[in-house]
Amino acid sequence: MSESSEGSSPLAFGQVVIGPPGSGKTTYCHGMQEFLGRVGRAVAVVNLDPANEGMPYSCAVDISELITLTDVMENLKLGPNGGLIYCMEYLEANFDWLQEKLAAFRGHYYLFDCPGQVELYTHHDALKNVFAQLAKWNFRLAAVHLVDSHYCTDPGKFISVLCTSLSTMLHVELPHVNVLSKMDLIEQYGKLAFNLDYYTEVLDLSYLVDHLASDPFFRNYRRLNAKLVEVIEDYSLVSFVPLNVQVMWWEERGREGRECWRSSQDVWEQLGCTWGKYTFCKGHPCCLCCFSICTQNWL
Ligand SMILES: Nc1nc2c(ncn2[C@@H]2O[C@H](COP(=O)(O)OP(=O)(O)O)[C@@H](O)[C@H]2O)c(=O)[nH]1
Ligand SMILES: [Mg+2]
Repeated sequence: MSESSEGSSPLAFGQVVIGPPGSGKTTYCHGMQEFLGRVGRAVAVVNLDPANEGMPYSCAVDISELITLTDVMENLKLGPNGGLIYCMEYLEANFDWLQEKLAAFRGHYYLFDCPGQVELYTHHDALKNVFAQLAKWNFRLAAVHLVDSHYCTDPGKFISVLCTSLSTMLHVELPHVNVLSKMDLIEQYGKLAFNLDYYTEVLDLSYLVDHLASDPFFRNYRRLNAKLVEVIEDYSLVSFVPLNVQVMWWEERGREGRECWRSSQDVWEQLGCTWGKYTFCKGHPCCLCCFSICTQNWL
């Protein structure tokens, strides 16, 4: 699209689904496509991950039509990480291809299933530039950043997740929702040192540092951990929404999705969800419906 016509495209809305490999991005896109489809919204899922194979969702646009990771690795003798970075740079150099493909789905709600390389979200520019180009084409996107809830079970890992989440928020520069994924597995992952809301609200991290200091290995790193949590607290940006993508509480309660979607604040309060706040369905992780309502200012 020429520079002059960039701003004249109709507005389009959607989510870029980002996060480390295996955090559940493709599964989320599938669940969200199904949920939004049931409430009557036309959805186009755009696969931007050249490493994705056998996608469970119906794919509107697939980067593998432009470039495949296998070809790049074979022809350029690159490993999987370098190959993926190359694919993203290739996408960036071929905006026209993306624009043409997306244009066929105008009026749809877009879900971008992104690759999992963490450096793409913390310091590499290719994907960030793709998002910026989409904004120029009048896409209004929110970043849904998935993090495996497994990391809550280890305070050391949780601090590193907080750091990557913060640097992703600052680098990607989109309205941003951090999500703890795979909440159906949290009990199997082991006992949490704190209540779940401690990990979602991310308020007083000094308890985390104290807890780590009780571990003989981490005791030596107390000052480092204290400084890291100080940075996270100073920015005061990171929080998480716990999501169970596999359970739809509204279905369990016998509600039709469409009715649930349109239902009023009162109904949501009956379901144990506080309107407009990151809360849970009666102490449980959000289902996709509740998640969509709770994060409506972003998504
Ligand atoms: N139990 C459970 N497994 C999940 C969930 N989300 C993803 N998975 C599994 O985790 C693995 C990686 O998921 P995938 O969506 O491919 O992750 P991606 O690499 O971020 O796209 C797959 O085996 C999924 O079936 C979830 O919410 N609950
Ligand atoms: Mg995937």
